[in-house]
Amino acid sequence: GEEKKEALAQEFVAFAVECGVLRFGEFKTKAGRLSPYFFNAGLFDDGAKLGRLAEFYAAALLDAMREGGLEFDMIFGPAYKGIPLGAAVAVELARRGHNRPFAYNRKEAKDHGEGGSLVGAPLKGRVLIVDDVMSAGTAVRESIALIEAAGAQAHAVVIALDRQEMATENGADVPYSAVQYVRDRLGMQVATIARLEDLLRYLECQGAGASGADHARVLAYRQRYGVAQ
Ligand code: OMP
Repeated sequence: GEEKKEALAQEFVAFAVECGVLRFGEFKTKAGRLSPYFFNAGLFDDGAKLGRLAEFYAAALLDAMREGGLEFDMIFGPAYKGIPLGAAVAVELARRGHNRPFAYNRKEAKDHGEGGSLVGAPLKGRVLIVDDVMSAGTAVRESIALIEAAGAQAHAVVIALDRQEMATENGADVPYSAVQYVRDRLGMQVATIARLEDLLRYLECQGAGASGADHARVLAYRQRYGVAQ
């Protein structure tokens, strides 16, 4: 239920902070926004951390499968960061009795050997995209285009963090998030481990002091770029 999902989200935010994956300071996002926090999934940088991360993804996915009717035939990890994520999630799901085909893409097409830019299982059926973060939605749109171009169906997405901020369309901010766009306009299923609101709750629970200042800055960022839920 909701409580279990929230407990998992809190546990995940704490884990990401411990790993140094979730940091507070001044960062520029891909969309050019000055953010007081940043989630760098590349810093899940040893086997134990990656394994733990995969458990969080699998838990969020299994919950969405049970409670939200999420379904998929195969797993796709978009280059570069989605490749280890997709692989780790595929392994963990198989351990839990849900073995599915897995594929990923290269950023540069090879002109010899196996050829093409897709590696692994053939892309077909209902594809689940495994990625790290959704902000303005550029990355997910690229993955969707790639999957559809291969003749498969971009059906579902799982991400670690939904930043719950305005998506951009042709460079302009729009009043809905990338997750809302993908879910409501494209009709895809989206599972998330944690969202901006979980991060805010985490900071709130840390009390005053340094995290009090971080909390105020993240709230101000949400005022500027956040969307209504
Ligand atoms: P969008 O393409 O704008 O949705 O941004 C998502 C991508 O931005 C992620 O796949 C990352 O490459 C990067 N990103 C992070 O990894 N962590 C963040 O906290 C924020 C971003 C970002 O640049 O928005």
